[in-house]
Amino acid sequence: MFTTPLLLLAAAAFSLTTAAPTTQPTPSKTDSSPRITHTVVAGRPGLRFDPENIFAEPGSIVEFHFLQLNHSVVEAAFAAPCQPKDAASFYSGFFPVPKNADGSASQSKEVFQIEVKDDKPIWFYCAQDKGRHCQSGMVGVVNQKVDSGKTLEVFRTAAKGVEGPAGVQAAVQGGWRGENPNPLGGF
Ligand SMILES: [Cu+2]
Repeated sequence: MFTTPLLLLAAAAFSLTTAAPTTQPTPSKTDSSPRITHTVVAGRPGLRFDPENIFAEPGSIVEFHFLQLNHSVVEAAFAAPCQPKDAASFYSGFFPVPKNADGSASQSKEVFQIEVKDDKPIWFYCAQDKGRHCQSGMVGVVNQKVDSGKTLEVFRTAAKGVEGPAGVQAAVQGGWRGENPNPLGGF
């Protein structure tokens, strides 16, 4: 009586095992683009970018996701944190995000992407002045050159000494602000 179901089970298990090598890989959100995308989350944990020290090859994309509060990302010069590097520095604008009712982390329905054009360091900060995010250490870097002495910790220490308000650009520029491909993703 029990022989047939057991045989079927064995056959099914054999079938799954032998089929595995030909199974297609699970599509990911980056499959629609030929570029590598590095995700950075602004606002977790606390006033931080996560990760805040990113290594990204030229041609890749850094995609910023924004958690609750009202964060932003702006490109700075290493020597002058909390201010735009120059008139061409990227600026994401602000991303107001309310808290979820249950207290869990929520994220903006929009993201901001920049293209990594070369292997030079890209320094950045959050320009939110309520709570002085940049001066509190909400800074980061793409392609830091550790041997140069220009490290993220030196940049963060300099940011803590900035007395005036953090600077912004007149408008979003230097990247792409668009729909979040995974707004319900848990961070
Ligand atoms: Cu912020």
